[in-house]
Amino acid sequence: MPHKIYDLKEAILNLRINDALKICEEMLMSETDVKDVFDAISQAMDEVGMKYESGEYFLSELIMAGEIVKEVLKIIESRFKKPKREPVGKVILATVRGDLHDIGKNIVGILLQSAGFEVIDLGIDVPPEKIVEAVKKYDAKIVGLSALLTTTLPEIKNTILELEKAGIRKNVKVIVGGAALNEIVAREYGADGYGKTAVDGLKICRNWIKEMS
Ligand code: B1M
Repeated sequence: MPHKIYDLKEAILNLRINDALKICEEMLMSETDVKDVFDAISQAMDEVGMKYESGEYFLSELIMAGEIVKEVLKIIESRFKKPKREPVGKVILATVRGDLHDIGKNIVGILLQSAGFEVIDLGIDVPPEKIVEAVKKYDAKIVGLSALLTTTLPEIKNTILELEKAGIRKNVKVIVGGAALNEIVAREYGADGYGKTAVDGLKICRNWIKEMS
């Protein structure tokens, strides 16, 4: 692992916010591929999760790590100018009802925006009705859902059922992602696509937009 990626991972994992922000700035200044920064974040958060599971970290550390990553993502976002041209497509993004995890969703959002998509981010803990409302309001063709808890995975199905009830399921493609998911589960819940990583998510959305045009 190149040393800056390792350093950033270690800084987040050990909850050293100032170091994390400094290393992220340095990586972006030296034109490191932003995907390397996202890799460092994912690796750090996986390890934070393991430490939490093993009892070495408590909820407070989980919260702190999440807050550090939020600040890191703010730096990255500020470097990406939103393209002024017509958006290539509109994506409604949300973390499903009952779920408060938003780091993965936010990374997907940054990548989509930098690729020219208009992203309507509804935030966390989003009920299915709100997603339906947004699809209608913005005439979006893609819905992107994040779900990290095994207990909230059924909300993917509930959201898709709500789109069906509203008669707009056939108008939209639904992509899902999040640590608790895999391709099989995603299909079982009725999604059209599954993004193992945020970059996969971007590729899938791009392909869909090509197919639609
Ligand atoms: Co929570 N949490 N958490 N947590 N948390 C997990 C998910 C957990 C696996 C930790 C563990 O025990 N090992 C575990 C879930 C167990 C399970 O259900 N199987 C867990 C738990 C138990 C909990 C609480 C219940 C703890 C408690 O209160 N006792 C609680 C639940 C709150 C709730 O949601 N209702 C809770 C709370 C929190 C915090 C709020 C403190 C904080 C979140 C802060 C935030 O998001 N702003 C937090 C954190 C930080 C984690 C871990 C450590 C890290 C999550 C993360 O940000 N990962 C996590 C452990 C883990 O995931 N390994 C854990 C990095 C992020 C980049 O990954 O979101 O998966 P991820 O995104 C990836 C891909 O999945 C993909 O792209 C990204 C990278 O390329 N992707 C998409 C994601 N969404 C996509 C959408 C797409 C496409 C790709 O298209 C739309």
